[in-house]
Amino acid sequence: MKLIVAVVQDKDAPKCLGELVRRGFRATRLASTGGFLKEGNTTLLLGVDDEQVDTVLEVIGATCRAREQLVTPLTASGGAVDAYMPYPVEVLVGGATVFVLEVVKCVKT
Ligand code: 2BA
Repeated sequence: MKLIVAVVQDKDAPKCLGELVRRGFRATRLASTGGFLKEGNTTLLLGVDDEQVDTVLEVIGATCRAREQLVTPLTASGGAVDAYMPYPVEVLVGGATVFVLEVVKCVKT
């Protein structure tokens, strides 16, 4: 068994989760926050059989897309890098960041 942890954009979460549940997967949706942008995103947890991992990855790939987002770089202290010219830069966010972990045991009581 594997635990799939997928960080997806909020905009993609309903479609992604909907398709996964429609296909019979069990999932948990967590509200999360990205460390870099400090904006909300969604973390999906799915416990699946080994042979289902590829299907889940396909669904995530088909429903989560990359988007460019403007962000103003901040210094470690939280201030703008250059107070006079805080140029926004574009970062490419998503489609999804996915971790696949081995599950030692899954217990339901
Ligand atoms: P954030 O940490 O808010 O990152 C949003 C986007 O900012 C990232 O998109 C990436 O394009 C950029 N970014 C992040 N850290 C950066 C850095 N140190 N320097 C330059 N650009 C940086 P994604 O890579 O698609 O990540 C989207 C979200 O997925 C992240 O939101 C974070 O919540 C999660 N994530 C990504 N990689 C992760 C990892 N290795 N471990 C845990 N969470 C991760």
